[in-house]
Amino acid sequence: MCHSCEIGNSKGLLGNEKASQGYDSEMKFSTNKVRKSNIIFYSNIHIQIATVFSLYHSTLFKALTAKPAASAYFCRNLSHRQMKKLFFLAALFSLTACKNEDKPAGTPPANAPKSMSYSIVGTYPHDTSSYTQGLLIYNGELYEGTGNYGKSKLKKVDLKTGKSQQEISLDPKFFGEGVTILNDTIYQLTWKEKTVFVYALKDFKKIKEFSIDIEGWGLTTDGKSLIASNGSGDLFYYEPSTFKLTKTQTVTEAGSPTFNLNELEYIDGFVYANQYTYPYIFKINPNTGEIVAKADLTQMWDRAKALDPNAEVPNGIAYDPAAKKIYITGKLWPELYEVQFGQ
Ligand SMILES: [Ca+2]
Repeated sequence: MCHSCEIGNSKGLLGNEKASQGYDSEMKFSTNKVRKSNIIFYSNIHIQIATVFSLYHSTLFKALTAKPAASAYFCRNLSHRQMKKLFFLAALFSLTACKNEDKPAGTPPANAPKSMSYSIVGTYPHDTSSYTQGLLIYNGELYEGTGNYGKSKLKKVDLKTGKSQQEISLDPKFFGEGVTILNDTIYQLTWKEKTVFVYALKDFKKIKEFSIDIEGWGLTTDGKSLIASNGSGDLFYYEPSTFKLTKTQTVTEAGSPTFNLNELEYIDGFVYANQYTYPYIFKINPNTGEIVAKADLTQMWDRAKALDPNAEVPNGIAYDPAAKKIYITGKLWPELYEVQFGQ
């Protein structure tokens, strides 16, 4: 989705939204930092106590075995029961300290997403006036939905030139969002208007409209359902002919709900999602909602910004299942890239 452009207050809105999201994220990070520093602190205390007990235990043992006089001293001053307690405590603390050494603080959780590498294998021009909100390939052709009030479009784009081959403009009161195509039918979300437009593939003629309960952000299909995002960490599944909500799936990263899910693409059994204002693409297992891998597009974004400083966030993932090719771009980017993800 996109939001930069509420009429009359575009920059301010985006700035505040980003600032607010950044603040939340920083809060999260700083809370995690505090938790981690507490873990480190208590781990260190634990180890120190264990070390003292171990040393005491070792010294006591040496004294008992090497110095009969000392042995006599301890035997006089400590009962057998007290000695057993002392040995037990020393052993217990030694064991728990070893456990902490096996799992040092700061180790990522076992269910953290894998880092997903990528390489750019093709570069194509992209219209810098396209505020990309939806991107997909259907029957080998590239389609794009763009946003902003008064500038929202649905376009069929020539991949090699970046030029529009066929397009319609939305009514200026609608802010275009995610787009997908299923059975030669095009579906386009709108942002706060919560209206879904349905068009015939052939001539982009509007067939019908649906109203939905969520803001429209990203849209894709698994071949049966339409899958939408609304800027939260949830995915919403709709039945295409009625747009009835059939399932809501919470997406999690290392066990915690994620946020800002934006443009979507269904690729070989996984849902890929841009994260709004961040350089990340998530690879999501749609059955569990778990983010299994995560790509960092910082370098690609930097390249786009170096070519055009107006290039905004990465947003737009398209998959050609016949050619097995993946394309990525961003809002107002000068280029669109064919990429290969590694793992
Ligand atoms: Ca897409």
